[in-house]
Amino acid sequence: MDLAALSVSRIDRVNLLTLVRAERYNAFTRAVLAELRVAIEATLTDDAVDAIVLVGSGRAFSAGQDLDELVAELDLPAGGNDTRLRAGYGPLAELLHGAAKPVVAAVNGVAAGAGLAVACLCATRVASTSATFAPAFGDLGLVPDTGASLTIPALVGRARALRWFADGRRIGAATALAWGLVDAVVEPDDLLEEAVRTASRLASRDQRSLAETMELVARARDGDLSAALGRETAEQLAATSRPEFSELVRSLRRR
Ligand code: LHQ
Repeated sequence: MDLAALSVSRIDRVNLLTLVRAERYNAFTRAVLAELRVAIEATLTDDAVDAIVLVGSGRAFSAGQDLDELVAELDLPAGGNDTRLRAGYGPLAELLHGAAKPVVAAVNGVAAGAGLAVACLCATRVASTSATFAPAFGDLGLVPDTGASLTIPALVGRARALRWFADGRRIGAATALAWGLVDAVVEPDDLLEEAVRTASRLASRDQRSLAETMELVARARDGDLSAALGRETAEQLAATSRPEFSELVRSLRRR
């Protein structure tokens, strides 16, 4: 597969998708979101592949939305965020949430904003001891998006999620494990092996019943993702239309 922001490789029957914009902390642009979708869709229809591991290169899993792309599009109607959310993040969230094959997030470094949200849409999360997690939305005067208003309270509990969204602090892997945000923590050198082992183990049972079980769990655990995405998009478009948002994004990129 010829992709610029993503490297795709195969380990046994697991596809390893590696975000390769390390110098940008694997931030998401429209192109990255599109590539992720293409690669995940291709895996889901490939009979030779049972599961996916998603990992970042360098020091980040993903820092979420690419801030340079946001700045470049601030003068577009609604800052370009309407299509960004409806045609970019939303479909990726639906794809990950409803995937009939397990997707394991291997969180190698910082996961922030939509990077955190994408990790939380995966079936399970394995983190390295160097991983950190930050909501980041509040720093820009934004609300959680990409399903995070649904997935994070489901993982860590409603009260803890609200406190975390409110204080926006960056937490380490040990805290993430204690909260139930991640399911395992391993040394950085062991991360990929552990993630691939987890993915293979999840996919090792009868494929049809696994797909059916995943669909049931996805629906029961998180309720209606589409409705949550609709609510998030409406609130996020209001938040990104405020002048404070443009000022905050510009000031973050001037530092
Ligand atoms: C970055 C980024 C980045 C580009 C680090 N973009 N380059 C929102 C709006 C509308 C619609 C759609 O959805 C969303 C969802 C969202 O995701 S909103 C949240 C967007 N993300 C952020 O605001 C996170 C911004 N980044 C940070 O707060 C920090 O960089 C974190 C906490 C991620 C990491 O901090 P450090 O470990 O101290 O690293 P750093 O800040 O030094 O960053 C390393 C490099 O990565 C640096 O580049 P440079 O050339 O200076 O070495 C950063 O500019 C770059 N980078 N995040 N999102």
